[in-house]
Amino acid sequence: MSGPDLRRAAAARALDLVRPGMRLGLGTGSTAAAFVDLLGERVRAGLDVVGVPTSEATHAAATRAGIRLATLDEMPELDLTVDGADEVDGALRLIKGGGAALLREKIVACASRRMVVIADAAKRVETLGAFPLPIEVNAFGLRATQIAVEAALAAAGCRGAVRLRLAGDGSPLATDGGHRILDAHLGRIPDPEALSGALWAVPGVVEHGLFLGIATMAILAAERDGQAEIT
Ligand code: ABF
Repeated sequence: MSGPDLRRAAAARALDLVRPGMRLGLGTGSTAAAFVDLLGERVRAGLDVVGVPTSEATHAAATRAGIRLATLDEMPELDLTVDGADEVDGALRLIKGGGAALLREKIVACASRRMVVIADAAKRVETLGAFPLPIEVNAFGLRATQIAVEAALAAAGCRGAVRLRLAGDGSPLATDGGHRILDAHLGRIPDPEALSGALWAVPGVVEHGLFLGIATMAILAAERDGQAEIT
């Protein structure tokens, strides 16, 4: 089975959790996009839900799908957020932000009673960190913030290059919130909780891609005998 097939299988299982009248957080990335696509089919068949998108891209996709949308200010308490991830460990700790939407994703996920991660089972890891950790930083004083981030990583026992994420035209990528992303290529993160606190203490850091104690369930799809097996 292809990657998109597995992502769609995970998204379809998450759809089983949706009930009429639910207030939904809609994630970002290709797996979340599969969920939005499938949800749109159910909405067009009469399912009554309202969604809060986590990015401009998701807002556009959900609008095209015919899903009724609200802002988080209009609907500050959500029932369920469904979103993808870059890595998931055995304690449901995540690295997110490969899609540069981590800030709104974390805000929406934390405004939800439940946050369910959907992904290809290849995202399951024993130890977080092989995927570069996205760190969202204010655009002001970027170089000074990067130096402070590098010092905080070293103090937390993490080693690796920290690189400013660039857009396709080579300019610094700007997030939906107008911030920048530093990607920390750490290899492994032995103590995510300690690193989370160390990064939050750095002036200029807006948020980071460690989602700890937020996800309540992971729906992972793997191929078994040509079929999608959900774990
Ligand atoms: C988004 O989904 C990001 O947080 C994460 O980086 C991305 C994963 O993308 P995909 O589902 O395409 O693998 O939520």
